[in-house]
Amino acid sequence: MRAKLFLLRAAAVVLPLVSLGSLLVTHSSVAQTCNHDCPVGARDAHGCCPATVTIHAVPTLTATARPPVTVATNTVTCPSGYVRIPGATYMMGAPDTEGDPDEHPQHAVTVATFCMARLEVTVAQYQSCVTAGMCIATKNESQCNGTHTDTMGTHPINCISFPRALAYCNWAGGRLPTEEEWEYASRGTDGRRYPWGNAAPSAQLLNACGDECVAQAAASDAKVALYSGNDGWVGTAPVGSYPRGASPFGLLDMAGNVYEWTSSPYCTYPVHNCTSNYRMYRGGGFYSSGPAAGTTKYIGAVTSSTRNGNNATEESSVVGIRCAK
Ligand SMILES: [Ca+2]
Repeated sequence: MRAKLFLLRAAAVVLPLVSLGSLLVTHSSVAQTCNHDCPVGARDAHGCCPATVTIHAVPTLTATARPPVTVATNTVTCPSGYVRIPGATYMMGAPDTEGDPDEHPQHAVTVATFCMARLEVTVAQYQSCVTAGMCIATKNESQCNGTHTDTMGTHPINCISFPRALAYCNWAGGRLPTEEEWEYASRGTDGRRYPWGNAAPSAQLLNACGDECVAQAAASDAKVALYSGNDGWVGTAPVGSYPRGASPFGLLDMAGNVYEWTSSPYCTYPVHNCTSNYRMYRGGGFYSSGPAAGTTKYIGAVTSSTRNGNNATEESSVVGIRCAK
């Protein structure tokens, strides 16, 4: 947990985080005194926003020895823009010899068939929800893509808090994926390290911190490239720009570009239904870089098992949305 907190503070040097003012989120509810952080249409007769937000329940899971892969036979159909992810049992987390302590122990998880959006939510999609009066515009800061709706419509929305991510997916007819669903959608059942397989990250597979990012980074926050070469984008890239980095199910940007909120609390494996003020986000972002000199610690590793969590109110420029259904 401490290491993850450090990562967010490090990112904040260049990418400042801003809280939502009066919005205070706990593990199960939002405590507030006449909070105005919601669309006008959603406010009550006193001009106050609803007292609670819905946080999806996390299924109870059990850890067992490595299981045979079982594929569910139920018939889930997915709408346009979503990919059907067939239910299965897979090994969640990293082997003991890899990854961070919070990725251990690796354990069996069964996920039911569900639908996952092929792409991250774009600025244009989020703006449609804002126009409809059901989402709130992101903060007006230069590193927030929603500030540039005229030029960045195909880029992922960022600077988005957990409640706002929930609100968007609900408006779009979906929900946020659980952490268990997210990791399975990213790596499937064969134990691969990254969405595309076990090959090391490269400028052709994802948008993280390549040579372009190192050249741009401030001297006070010098970066170490995750890979050599220029991936084309210092900040976010238009969603779906790296088809060679697709997951086993054809999902794009499951590594890099922006992290993606999940509905899950930050629990210690193999527990998944703990109480926590944190919510998990997954996948690494455009700022994910290599280990600093003299260390082996990656800044925001992009493996499919890497875990990150933060307070639900945070609005980081490296965190966005991908909906499930
Ligand atoms: Ca980049």
